[in-house]
Amino acid sequence: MASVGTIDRDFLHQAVRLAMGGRGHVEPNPMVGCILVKDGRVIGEGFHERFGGPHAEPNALGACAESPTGATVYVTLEPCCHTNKKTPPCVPALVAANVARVVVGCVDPNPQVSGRGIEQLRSAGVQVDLVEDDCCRQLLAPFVAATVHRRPYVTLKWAQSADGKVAGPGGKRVRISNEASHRVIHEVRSRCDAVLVGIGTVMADDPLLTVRGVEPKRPLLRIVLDSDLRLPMHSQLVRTIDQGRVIDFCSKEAAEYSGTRAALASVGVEIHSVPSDRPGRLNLENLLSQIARLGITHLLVEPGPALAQSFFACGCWDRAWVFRSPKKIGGPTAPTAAEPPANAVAQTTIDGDVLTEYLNPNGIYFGPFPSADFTWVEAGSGKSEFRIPETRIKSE
Ligand code: AOF
Ligand code: ZN
Repeated sequence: MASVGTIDRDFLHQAVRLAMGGRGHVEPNPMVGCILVKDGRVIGEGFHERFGGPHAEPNALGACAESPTGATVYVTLEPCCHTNKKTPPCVPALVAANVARVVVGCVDPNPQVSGRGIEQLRSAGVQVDLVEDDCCRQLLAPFVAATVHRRPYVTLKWAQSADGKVAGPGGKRVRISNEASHRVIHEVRSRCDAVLVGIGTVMADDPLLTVRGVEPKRPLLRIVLDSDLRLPMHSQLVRTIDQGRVIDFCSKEAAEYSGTRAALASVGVEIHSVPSDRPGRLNLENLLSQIARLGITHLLVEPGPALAQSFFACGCWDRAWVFRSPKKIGGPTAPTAAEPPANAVAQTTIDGDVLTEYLNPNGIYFGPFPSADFTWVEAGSGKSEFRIPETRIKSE
């Protein structure tokens, strides 16, 4: 677009970085950042900080060091104009502030906005330039998943050894990734709405699936994919139900006939049934739409190789993170990791482990596949906190 130059994009990407400060706190709303600029100087900035709280635009307007009259507003998402919601609409606030121009990163996929915000600004005499920027769109990936696709944004994550194994001989649990990688995993869990494992993982590892060592940003639901309703009453998940909801998705048959249902329900395990594609294989599309209906916008799946393969086969995944350790495990009975059917798009080293990111070209992903000129962005103020983006911005 001719009216949008490099300087505009730089300010917009500055707003993207700001927006990421809300990650984990704003969902199921989108992350949004906003910067006001006058004569090339930033006079105010803000972001949507928490669900139910003020939007990025009023936060930025409120932070202005001088009058916003005549300013250019850089906002990662089209300003909202609808009224049946928690906070007042942003369009009237921008009009009342007499801003001259609004540079919009992308259209709000919410059907109640979807172009109307831009229209209303224009009819009030404000110049609007719509950039349709990939970073701004990628920032919304979980929101797009929820509003457009009615499913959560799906991140798969696992660790594997140098020889591609995910457990020891016979499937025995062994520690693969290092301490620093573990911290990253807990950081990621802390900003997802739910973590999902298969019943095989529960039986083999008896995981807790809680957030440890980092401050939890939101309650984490713990989900088990459990076709035959085998979740043991003595599992850590069931015993720690006071530390977070546990939801068991089983087959329709198990929900009806299993003898364990009443016992699990009596201690608070929530049981939902899913149609099966074939015995032992729950339909993942149906599962994901049920998970979306629980208000989950970002689902972290920590799968064994078979479950990972099922997600890859149905195509209903968006991102995979594979932690590769330099350690070898060996042995013909040690289970081998799945192979993501997508190109690696980013890589970073964590104390000797290598974390590789794969994005599904057919999932919720915007923009070209990045190359070496894209970098992992650390956002936010916590210096020691390892943060991983929902988006990547071209390195400066
Ligand atoms: C904006 N700026 O910072 C955000 C927007 O219930 P509410 O009042 O928080 O409104 C949520 C809706 O507003 C959400 O579904 C999306 O359409 C839009 N989000 N819009 O102008 C923001 N977070
Ligand atoms: Zn708004």
